[in-house]
Amino acid sequence: MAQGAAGTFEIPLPSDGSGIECRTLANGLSIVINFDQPILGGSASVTAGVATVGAVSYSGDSMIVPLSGVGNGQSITITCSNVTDTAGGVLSSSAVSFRTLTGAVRGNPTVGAADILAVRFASASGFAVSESNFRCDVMCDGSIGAADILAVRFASAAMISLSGNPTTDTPPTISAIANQNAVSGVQTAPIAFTIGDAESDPSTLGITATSSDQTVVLNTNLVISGSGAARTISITPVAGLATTSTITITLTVSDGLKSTSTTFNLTVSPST
Ligand SMILES: [Ca+2]
Ligand SMILES: [Ca+2]
Repeated sequence: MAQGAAGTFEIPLPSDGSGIECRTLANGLSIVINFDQPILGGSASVTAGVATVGAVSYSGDSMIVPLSGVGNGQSITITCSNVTDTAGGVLSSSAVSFRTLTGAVRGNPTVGAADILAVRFASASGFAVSESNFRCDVMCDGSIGAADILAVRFASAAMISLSGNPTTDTPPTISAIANQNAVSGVQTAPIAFTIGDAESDPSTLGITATSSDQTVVLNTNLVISGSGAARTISITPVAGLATTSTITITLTVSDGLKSTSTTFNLTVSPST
């Protein structure tokens, strides 16, 4: 789903159907179904729940199914049939199920005080909309603010519940990073680390980095690069430091529902 200038973010849909679309349904939504090979064609239909299928498109291994008129508080099943691969074969039909509950930013089958608190917290943090917090931009305008808090309050008051359990989710993983050395004013070489998640593609995980001492390293000088599971952090300490000091860098990886952190020490020496 597009979220203004912040970009497009997708909610993972676990195969047990426990995924919950928590953002506004007013503009419809698109389901991206990934196959294990490139596909050329096929059809999709709604076989449970309230939604209308638009014009299906194909991109590489993916089939994109736009939905409009999507009901809130539903369990929806999309069944794909007559899917053809590039060799001309027809794949067996497959189904994808998910649920809709506007405001359920924590993946629970009811909307309540904890969801309101989560959006308030995300709004107050001042972070841009990212893979870590995109669910809290309930109105999908690219920022987290009063309109999103209001939408979740409204949803909470409506007391709509889904049947079933919370979204199946385990915390993402991040590899340990050894303690590092750096020189005042000089960017480190990229320091490699690995991320992963049982339910989500690693490319959809959000990473934030913070420094324990902004007088030694500013958070804005912690630069994350890389893609997929293989990421790096490059660190530029403040220039002109007169003494050696050791600070802590915290890296947090988030799948949008749960997060995992790792820390390492950075010893910064004056430049000589
Ligand atoms: Ca918003
Ligand atoms: Ca996960």
